[in-house]
Amino acid sequence: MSADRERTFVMVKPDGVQRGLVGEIVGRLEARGLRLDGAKLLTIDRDLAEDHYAEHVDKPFFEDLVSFITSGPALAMVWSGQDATRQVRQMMGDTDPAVAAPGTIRGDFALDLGRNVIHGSDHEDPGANEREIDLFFDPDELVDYDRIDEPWVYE
Ligand code: DAT
Ligand code: MG
Repeated sequence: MSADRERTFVMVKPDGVQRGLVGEIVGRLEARGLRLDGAKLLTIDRDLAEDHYAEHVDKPFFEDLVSFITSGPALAMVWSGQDATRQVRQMMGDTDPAVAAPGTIRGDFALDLGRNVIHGSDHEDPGANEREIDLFFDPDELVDYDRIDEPWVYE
């Protein structure tokens, strides 16, 4: 494994941090076999929030979304692995926790669209992962290493 490695941006949103779900969410991604390449706890400012959610600027919920995401510390992370972007999205579940399947992060830990605990790059928007990683991380804040279990995770 290495040729197929893909990086994706993941964030435990302020509700997830306040509710003590950081360990649970990181634990699920780790246990799946994904590799943690970078992490920082930060309170997102308005400029960064508006850049990050630029695609939603014209939506009626944009103001609420920006005010929520800037309301407290969030854990920004980069995870990597085979097909990582899509696999993380599957683990997150539907955007609306009310219809997210049990077993997914949103389906297990959230109930409301505006408090859905986790962000992950959109796998249907090519380049979203790289764009979001660049927004939150400098290249020297990310590491490349071998997880010792990778021969047991990948054929
Ligand atoms: P996702 O977070 O699954 O990528 P998205 O990119 O469509 O979903 O929307 C970003 C966030 O905006 C989402 O996590 C919650 C909020 N949101 C989306 N649609 C909404 C709506 N119809 N009403 C209120 N908030 C919404
Ligand atoms: Mg999205």
